[in-house]
Amino acid sequence: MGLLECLMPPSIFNVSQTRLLDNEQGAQLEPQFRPALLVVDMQEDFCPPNGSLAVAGGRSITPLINTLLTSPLLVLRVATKDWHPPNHISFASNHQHSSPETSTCCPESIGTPAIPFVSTTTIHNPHNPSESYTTRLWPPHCIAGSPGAALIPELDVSKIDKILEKGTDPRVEMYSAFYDPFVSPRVSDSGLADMLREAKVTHVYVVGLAADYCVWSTAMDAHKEGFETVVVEEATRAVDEEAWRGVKERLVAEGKEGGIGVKVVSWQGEEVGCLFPGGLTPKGASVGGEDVVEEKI
Ligand code: VGL
Ligand code: ZN
Repeated sequence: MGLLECLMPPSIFNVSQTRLLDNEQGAQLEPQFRPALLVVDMQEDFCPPNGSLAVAGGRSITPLINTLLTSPLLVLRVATKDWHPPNHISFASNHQHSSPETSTCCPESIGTPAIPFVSTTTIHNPHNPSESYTTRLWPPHCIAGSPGAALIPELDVSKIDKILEKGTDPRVEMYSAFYDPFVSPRVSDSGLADMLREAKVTHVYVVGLAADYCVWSTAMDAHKEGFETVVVEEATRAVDEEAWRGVKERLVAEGKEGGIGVKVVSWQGEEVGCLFPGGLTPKGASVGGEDVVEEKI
């Protein structure tokens, strides 16, 4: 696949005229393909064998991510780290069943700690209590500076241009690498959107952990910010495979109605091919690891 096919309609990307043409001055009509790779939360706590919130097969996606990082066309390679204070609102250990905010099943559980993965809590915007949403509670994970918050050593950080920390405000959950889900007003912003725009990025590829939480939220926000957005399926793993399948199905339905949306693609597909104009060698494309991958590709 030539670079031109990555850019020109009928393109695999449906690149819009405005973004296709660099016509700020109204002069130069040049196609743009300036991809960035976002490597989300490849941290010990999200990986087997010891992670407190280990995602099955989480470590096994690293060879493929390292391969993607070698693309000569990437203009920016960003890694994110979930980076929570010990009193973070998403930790079940910071909530009790007696809290009216914490949803629970049984009266006898009142006063006992909330249950990771099971209990939920309602989070209010600290600047506007009328804005709220309900979210799942987790085991303590990625506590800033702890071994569990470290990027896994298998990840080739020498290729990363910028490491962003997110989820640092104890009062809000922040799955997305861009900002928290509150809008009136927004509570925290990592500066990622500005960073991508400054680098004149046009396409955003998202990989890492976990598919159904931080990867997905990050991809949705990248799309919302106006970037052509792709999730590389084999370079992510979900906390809940079933939920991830549901998310993908909804996306297909959206596509049928003509929405563009976030694409979920295979590493063998054209979109990843666009990152490797010289070809992606079988060795370079190795995705071997602990488990899973063999049957997936
Ligand atoms: C994540 C749950 C809690 C993620 C972060 O990186 O997907 N999931 N915090
Ligand atoms: Zn977290």
